[in-house]
Amino acid sequence: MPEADLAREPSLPPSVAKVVDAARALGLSIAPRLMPASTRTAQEAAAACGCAVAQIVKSLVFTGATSGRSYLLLVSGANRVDVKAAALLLGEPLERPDAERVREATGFAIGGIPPLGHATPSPVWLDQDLLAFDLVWAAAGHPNAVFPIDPKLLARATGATPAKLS
Ligand code: 5CA
Repeated sequence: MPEADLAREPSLPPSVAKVVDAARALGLSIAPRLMPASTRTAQEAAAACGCAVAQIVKSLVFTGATSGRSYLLLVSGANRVDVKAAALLLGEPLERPDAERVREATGFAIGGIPPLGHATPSPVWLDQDLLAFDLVWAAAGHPNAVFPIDPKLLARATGATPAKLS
């Protein structure tokens, strides 16, 4: 079987297959798991994965209030973004886009936003607290799908800048 077919199960929903393909294009081989229960929130994802909430990667889109551009913050499930501190880091005030705008920018629906493979790539920051773990879990393009990854590999592949975000 060709390598491409081994890495992607035929039963994966199309939005999850899109994440697998995007990861491969960045040099990452990921293995999404379709969970029987919702992984829509960090708490639900942690329960489904049997890991700490802090090991869940929230992929949060923010909009620059001045430039209108999107930013992607990869944040530990245990943390709330300090929006004022993040604004200093990113160089402009930040707003939260509505669900429709998030869908436009990423190509995915809230609850399943992956950390990579977005319709329009945005500058990426990664919560330094995630780097304390050997393995973290991120959404894989679907509200029931997650994948495990070494946070250092995630940072490298996405070009994320590690930072204190909370
Ligand atoms: N699958 C899980 C764990 S990986 C997940 O996607 N979690 S999340 O935190 O990255 O995505 C949910 C986030 O979407 C919430 O933290 C919240 O900030 C944001 N959100 C929820 N509803 C809306 C909405 N209507 N508009 C904009 N953002 C929203």
